[in-house]
Amino acid sequence: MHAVLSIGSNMDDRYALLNTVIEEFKDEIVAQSSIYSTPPWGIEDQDEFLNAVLVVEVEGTPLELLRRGQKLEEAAERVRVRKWGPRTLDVDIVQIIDNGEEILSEDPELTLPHPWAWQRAFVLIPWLEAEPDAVLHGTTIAEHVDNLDPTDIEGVTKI
Ligand code: PH2
Ligand code: MG
Ligand code: MG
Repeated sequence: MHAVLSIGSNMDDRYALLNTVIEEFKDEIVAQSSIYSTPPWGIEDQDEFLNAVLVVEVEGTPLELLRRGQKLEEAAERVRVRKWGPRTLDVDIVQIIDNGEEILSEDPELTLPHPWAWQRAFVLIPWLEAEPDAVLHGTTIAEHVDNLDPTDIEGVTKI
């Protein structure tokens, strides 16, 4: 199963927290973006995020992958003060392709593809770097990036 993970943190030691995800998947990562500093989206009155995209090739089911991400969030003593608010670690599954077929899911626990990915600069820009040929909703990631509002791209910087 080929999965695209978007990881983010804007509390505590953000690097160390993102690294726990990289460590967990180290033998399964097939592509990886740089780490980006990104302005907070949704609630602007919070610290900058670090975001990255990992592309992994994993065994098991989508829900098993979700649980692995949730375990890491728990280990980070995930704090999520409010929706879109500050968090120690967020591991989101953006897309899963199994045997060449994209998995679509309306399960509220795991909606696939991730419903907002196509309009989030902090997902698309790292994803484009990690997987330049990826396609989401029938459109290349590069095109999704082109469609973003320039103000959304502003401040998304490789570090
Ligand atoms: N995650 C959110 C809400 N806002 N903004 C940035 N820049 N990066 C994120 O990962 C992020 C966000 C909810 O998960
Ligand atoms: Mg998220
Ligand atoms: Mg999440």
